[in-house]
Amino acid sequence: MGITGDMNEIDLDTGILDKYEDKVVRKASNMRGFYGDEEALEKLIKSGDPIIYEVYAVPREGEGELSYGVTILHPGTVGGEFYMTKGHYHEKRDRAEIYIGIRGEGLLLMQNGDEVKWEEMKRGTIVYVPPFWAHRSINTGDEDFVFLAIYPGDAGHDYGTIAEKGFAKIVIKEGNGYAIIDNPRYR
Ligand code: S6P
Ligand code: ZN
Repeated sequence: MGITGDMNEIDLDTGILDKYEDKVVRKASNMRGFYGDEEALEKLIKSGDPIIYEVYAVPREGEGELSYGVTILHPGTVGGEFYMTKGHYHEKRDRAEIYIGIRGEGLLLMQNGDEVKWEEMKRGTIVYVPPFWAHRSINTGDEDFVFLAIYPGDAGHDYGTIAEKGFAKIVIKEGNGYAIIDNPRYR
């Protein structure tokens, strides 16, 4: 790791960035309050507190700049709900984002007020997250789900709104696939 210049390299098979400036690791214990089955989460924390996801980012925080980062979201479930990111609105709500799938498979769940939509993602998928839409990624496969995200440098991250209200839908394991159902805890 080190300060990067304007050039970087991504291994398109693994998603590993040659250079990054920020690394965020979210373990099960960082996800309290995000899953419906709190007991299952506590059990997971006790059994070794696994990493749910990691983000390797190159932030450029000024107005007019672009930041980017790779997320590695591991496979697994908590009480039937797939491993997922916390999810956020951008602090500046009118800031959009682009997601590019690199490896594995997942969903990008988006929400604007009470309206929800989602897109399936895999290697090569490009999803545009419009301004004003909160976004959360979910690993619906059995290997790492890896994607690159590119977003305005001054977007900022509002985690509080989602932490408090949740998303209107949750994604659960169903047979070999997934089901998107109403979130019984949605406020
Ligand atoms: C940033 C972008 C992603 C997420 C990352 C982790 O705007 O959407 O890089 O930060 O996937 O998710 P979260 O919700 O914990 O930031
Ligand atoms: Zn974002």
